[in-house]
Amino acid sequence: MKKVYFAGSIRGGRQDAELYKKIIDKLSEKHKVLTEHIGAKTIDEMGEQGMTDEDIYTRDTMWIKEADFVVAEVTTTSLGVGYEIAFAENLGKPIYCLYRKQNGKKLSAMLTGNKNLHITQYETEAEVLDAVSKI
Ligand code: 6K6
Repeated sequence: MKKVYFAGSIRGGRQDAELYKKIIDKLSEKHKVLTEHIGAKTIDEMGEQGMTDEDIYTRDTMWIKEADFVVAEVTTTSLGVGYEIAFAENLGKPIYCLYRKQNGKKLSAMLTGNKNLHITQYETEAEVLDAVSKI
């Protein structure tokens, strides 16, 4: 069973939190997801009780080092997710990015222009979950 670091927006906005949960559940059918809290309904931008931002940074970067690969849902723009992608890339980890196509919006060229990333652009939930089941 491989270890996967799932990244999704927290302070960048929680509008896709329910989708993150479904992606995490799908990944969990085959892999060990280190970051199950990203899909939790109770998470908000205030953070986990008892954890400082420094604790979060230390734990999350440790988990990225430990992970076999990273899956990042990148539809909601998030500085933290962008940082995690670059951090994982520097460690040579395989990175799968999932982006929902929207009218008038385009994913950052810093992702689409990076040949090291495996990017899936999807439209429906069924489509993204099917793509995730193949990772
Ligand atoms: C509450 C409940 C669980 O965690 C919290 C507190 N906040 C964070 N906890 C864990 N990871 C975090 C937290 N805030 C940001 N991150 C990491 O950055 C996650 O791994 C996300 O992939 C990413 C989100 O970054 P922002 O910039 O959208 O917050």
